[in-house]
Amino acid sequence: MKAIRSGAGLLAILAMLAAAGAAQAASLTITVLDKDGQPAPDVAVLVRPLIASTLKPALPASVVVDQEKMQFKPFLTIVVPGTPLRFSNRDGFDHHIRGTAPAGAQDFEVRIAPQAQKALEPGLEKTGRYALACHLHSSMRGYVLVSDTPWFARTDAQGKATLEGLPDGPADVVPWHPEQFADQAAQRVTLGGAATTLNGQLNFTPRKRRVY
Ligand SMILES: [Cu+2]
Repeated sequence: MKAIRSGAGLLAILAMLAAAGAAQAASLTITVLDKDGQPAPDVAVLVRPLIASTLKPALPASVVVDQEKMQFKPFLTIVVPGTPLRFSNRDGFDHHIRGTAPAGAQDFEVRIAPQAQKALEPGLEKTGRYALACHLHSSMRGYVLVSDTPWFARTDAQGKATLEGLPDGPADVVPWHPEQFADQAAQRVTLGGAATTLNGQLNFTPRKRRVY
């Protein structure tokens, strides 16, 4: 009985490998709530396929982080290692951005005149969380996540994120919030066929921030 089961398991794995080889794309929609059951915006949804795929993620050539009305926009920026990053000051005064790197990487500083842009070159290489602040405006905070997977999205104001073009097959889906104290639970799903719909819940409630 055991042998038959594992035989069927092997067939299933071969079928998934064939699907991955054919580079079929799947989609996932997830709604993430905080611990109090309210929609959680600015959550990174990270998808880690368990089987290598030939599918190429659609990633931007470069990414811009705006400073507007003394806020980082977006609050959370997600990139893969090395993506060129540009800071764009849309305010009428200077910002002096400080980026605090994850352990083992270099912090950075960028001072930007009003209505000017500055590129961070090279892009951030170390995976993990970079915390953004401003020397001139202590209320400013933001984050950059350098993701270890190219399959990611950020939840919107309703706590919802949609990912398209994901590899078919088994994958772990993990929410990540820049101010979390502990890792979030992963959900194992099998992507493919009909669109996958998931619900997620953070193990804490992030502090609210004012949005203009
Ligand atoms: Cu500032």
